[in-house]
Amino acid sequence: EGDSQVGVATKTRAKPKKPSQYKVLLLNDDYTPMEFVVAVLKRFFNMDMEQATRVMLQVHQQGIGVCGIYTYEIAETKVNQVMDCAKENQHPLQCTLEKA
Ligand code: TYC
Repeated sequence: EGDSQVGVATKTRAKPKKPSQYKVLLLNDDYTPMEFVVAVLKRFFNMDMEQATRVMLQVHQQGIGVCGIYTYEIAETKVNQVMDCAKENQHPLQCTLEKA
């Protein structure tokens, strides 16, 4: 075999796996004002006016839309922030997450 290395152990640890990604979804309803949805997208998803308006209109027209994709903990925090803000302002806006 000369100096070739045969059967060198390389798998000493379990494979570190990449964290799963989650989509934060916004749902349409008939009562939440468009301007409120745009403000929410700007505030919690760091969108500019153009992006926020595009996502809001997509949700308004298609019934659902993606606000962003994050690891579970961040996605859950975003959902809670949106739901708390909607509740405080007495809007029925619904936000949820789904595995990407
Ligand atoms: N459909 C609402 C209206 O006509 C606007 C709206 C958009 C509500 C997106 C919720 O996630 C939403 N006022």
